[in-house]
Amino acid sequence: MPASGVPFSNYSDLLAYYQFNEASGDSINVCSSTASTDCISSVDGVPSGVTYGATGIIGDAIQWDLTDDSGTFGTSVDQWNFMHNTSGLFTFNIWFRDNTGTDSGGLDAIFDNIQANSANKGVGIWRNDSGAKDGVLEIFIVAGSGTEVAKIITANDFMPADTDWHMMTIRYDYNGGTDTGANLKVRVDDGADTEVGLTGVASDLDPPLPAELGQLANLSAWGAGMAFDEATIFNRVWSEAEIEDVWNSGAGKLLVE
Ligand SMILES: [Ca+2]
Ligand SMILES: [Ca+2]
Ligand SMILES: [Ca+2]
Repeated sequence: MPASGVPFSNYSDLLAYYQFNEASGDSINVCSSTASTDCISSVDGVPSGVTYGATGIIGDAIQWDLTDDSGTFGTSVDQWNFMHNTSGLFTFNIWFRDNTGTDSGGLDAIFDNIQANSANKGVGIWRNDSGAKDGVLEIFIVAGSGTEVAKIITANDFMPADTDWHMMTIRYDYNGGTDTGANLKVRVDDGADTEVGLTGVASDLDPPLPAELGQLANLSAWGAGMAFDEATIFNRVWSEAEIEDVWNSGAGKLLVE
């Protein structure tokens, strides 16, 4: 049974929920242990080279350390199609903690099924510290042939420069292709949203590859020097009250007993 908290009580359209409490092996998608009836079955994460048992925001976490780390989250290319397609609609919520709290000087892939290439279709989320960019978060919803459906490149220092746990909430609604000026939004912790409208037409075609956490899909590139915990992907947009509830003044909220 889910925790009895209010206002977070709507588990509909919860497709994936990773708690990262395992001491080894796969990261189990536990969304079927909530009241969700919309889980994607058999989409456990398969991390490799990561450190298990790091102290998480709730229980343990897994940590990527830039050396031989990967983590495929999905077994077929169509599983996350709902995130970028012509009815694209999602909330991606994840807790993260940087390993060092300093400018990495590079790129840290958080979620990717496009290999950071707008010639593909899908979603890419990464931190960019390269060059003069420091603590920039970049989110791309792309539709192939260079088409950027929605794109956020935040200001410097959007991503915190410390080793504390933080919550990232990304909300997207393609809205039938109608630009609302805020189709794609992201916030860290209880900060203000950075938001953008649409700049291109979505595609229903699949990404080239299953998604990865902590590295570009199927490439040993842009490894993340971060730990992750309590990752959820919903096929709907969270309300303000739901974000506030899961943020829980920085303590996080268990969505399953
Ligand atoms: Ca490693
Ligand atoms: Ca955990
Ligand atoms: Ca930099």
